[in-house]
Amino acid sequence: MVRKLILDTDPGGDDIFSILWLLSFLKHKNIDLLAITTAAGNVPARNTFNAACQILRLSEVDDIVVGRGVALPEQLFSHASHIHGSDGMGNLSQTLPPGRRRFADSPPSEKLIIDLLNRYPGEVTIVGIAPLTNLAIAENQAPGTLRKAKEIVIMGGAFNVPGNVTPVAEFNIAFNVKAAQQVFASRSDMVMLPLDVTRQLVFTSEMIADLVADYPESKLVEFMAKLVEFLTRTSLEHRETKGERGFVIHDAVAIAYLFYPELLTFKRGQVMIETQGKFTTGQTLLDNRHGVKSGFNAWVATAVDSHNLMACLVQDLTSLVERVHHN
Ligand SMILES: [Ca+2]
Repeated sequence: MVRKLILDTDPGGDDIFSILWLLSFLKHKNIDLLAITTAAGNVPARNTFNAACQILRLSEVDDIVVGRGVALPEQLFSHASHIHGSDGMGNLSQTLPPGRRRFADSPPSEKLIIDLLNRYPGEVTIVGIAPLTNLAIAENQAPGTLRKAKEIVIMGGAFNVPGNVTPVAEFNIAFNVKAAQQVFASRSDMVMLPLDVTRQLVFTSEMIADLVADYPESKLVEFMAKLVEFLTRTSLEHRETKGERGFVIHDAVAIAYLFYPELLTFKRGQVMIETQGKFTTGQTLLDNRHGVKSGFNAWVATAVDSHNLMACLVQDLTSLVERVHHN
């Protein structure tokens, strides 16, 4: 059976590697990537759109629809260009050919989500690696939309570890906390991949050293190497990697869930999202008390086999590069 996917993303360095990982499966696994829907997040909406389009072109994948996100005027938290560069691509966008799509001519992300879920009810997995703005707008415009997805998988939240934008809040949830609350209210089977597992995924230059040596002419490999270098610098400045030379590839865990689910362990429970805290807005809570629970809305990842995950990622990126260069 062909698996139909929508990737909702805000590139973002870890988004870019996750897009590349997903593209590595396009030709040899039974997946149909129906759309990439971009959202404001790591950088503003126009930049995340452009980044997605440039990555598609660099990977020689031109037949994927890309949705544009809305600009968000009043956010509690600002973008994360201090980590990802002002273009979301480590300030490398000028070194790459422009994407083949224009922001103004492209369909709104929420419209793509509504249309595709109506066209294939019960068949589409939404993979959300961005603030949940697009999903919430889709649900607002057409109530019941998100229930038509086969599954919604999101990278977001922090439970037994500190947050990454406040002491308790994770970026994708905190950036648009109302949207997150709404999306979690839409279903009883959200799949949630929090910082508890993603923090263990550190991507380093060494992991693509063989690719750099084997493909000295490759624009794709050159870009990957420079992006890792950029993200390594900003991650060390923000003390994200225990001093290790690398960056935390948070969003990749969502791709791992799709293709290597055995790498993750889950707990089912009721996820609550704080929207009114004086200091704690954006915090995610999971009731760990014993006894009768009030209900369930999510599967929350509690453990990951990080060694195996990184090995799979590196191997699959290698197969993508081989495909692009033997075309
Ligand atoms: Ca992201």
